[in-house]
Amino acid sequence: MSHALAEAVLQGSRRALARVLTLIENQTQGADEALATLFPHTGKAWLIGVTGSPGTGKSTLVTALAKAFRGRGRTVAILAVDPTSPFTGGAILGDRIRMNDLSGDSGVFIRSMATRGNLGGLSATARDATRALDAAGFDILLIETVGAGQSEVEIARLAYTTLVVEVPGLGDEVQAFKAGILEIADVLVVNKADRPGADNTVRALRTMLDLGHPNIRATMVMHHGDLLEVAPVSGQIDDALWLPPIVETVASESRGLDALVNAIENHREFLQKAKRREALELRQIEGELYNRLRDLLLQRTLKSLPHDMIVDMLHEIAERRLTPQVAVQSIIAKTNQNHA
Ligand SMILES: Nc1nc2c(ncn2[C@@H]2O[C@H](COP(=O)(O)OP(=O)(O)OP(=O)(O)O)[C@@H](O)[C@H]2O)c(=O)[nH]1
Ligand SMILES: [Mg+2]
Repeated sequence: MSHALAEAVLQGSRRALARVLTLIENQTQGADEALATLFPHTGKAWLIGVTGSPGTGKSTLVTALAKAFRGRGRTVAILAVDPTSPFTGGAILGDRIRMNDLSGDSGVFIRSMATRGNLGGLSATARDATRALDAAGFDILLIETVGAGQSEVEIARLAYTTLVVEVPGLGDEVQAFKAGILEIADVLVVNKADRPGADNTVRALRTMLDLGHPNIRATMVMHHGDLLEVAPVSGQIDDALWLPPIVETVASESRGLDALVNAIENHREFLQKAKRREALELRQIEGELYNRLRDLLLQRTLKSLPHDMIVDMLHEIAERRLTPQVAVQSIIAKTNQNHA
């Protein structure tokens, strides 16, 4: 049944695709079967993650980006993931309305997804959804997520190219840019560049990149106690370094989109050289495999033990009568007994 549904997805049926995505979202039986049929047909789409604080214009940008890619003849799927609420909330409804002007184009497919807070949560479900969209034949997958800390990093692990969206007016303090965000950004977008202060934001981001980016740090040397920038000597620059470009956009007016698409294409070319994409994907698959394994083993272990036993242990640990380490050892000993 799910196999037939997956076959229909491969034939281009949008209805079947929507149904498979629902199976995945609800983690219903049949999702894995459908994914098994689809999986050999994945690996062709370019996955672009779009993340940033709430209200920075991600959905507007994703809509404008979809149009820009359509203008270049690419088909586009949009996946809006809301990791913050397990219930379909207002944000997602807003996205649907905002992205309305893409409807009617059969080269665009839009799907919102609320994650359920299950074990594995966002990353496993979103990863499965991207695979269904990939197998359905879309050239470009745009994955939007609300910046909620951990989810940003998880999106970066799903995508090949990650856009981090900032806006002017958050102050120039370095603290305004969340720690760690620069490490995951392949392209930095300063959206709402029609607002005052865009130049300052660009400058602050550039300074932060200059100071903190590992790729740039590599070109600096200590000289009599001062940090000196080494002038790039042609031929000496390691082309393995990718410096995230900063692109200004006004998403609501589709301005700056050409430059953004070019930046994405450049990053894609960069990754495709010297099999960097394959290396990246291998790291992503390794992370996924370990996560899935950890989740499954944890689920099985907890299921095989009386819930009271776990609760008792929690209390014993809280009362300092048991260490977490010993608790884990005895849980493992117990499950081994159960299997014997
Ligand atoms: N002035 C200006 N407003 C913009 C621009 N891009 C988006 N907006 C507006 O900013 C508001 C938020 O846009 P969204 O696209 O919903 O932002 P978001 O980041 O997807 O929001 P969440 O998904 O809720 O985090 C909307 O009112 C947009 O019209 C822009 O470039 N300039
Ligand atoms: Mg949004």
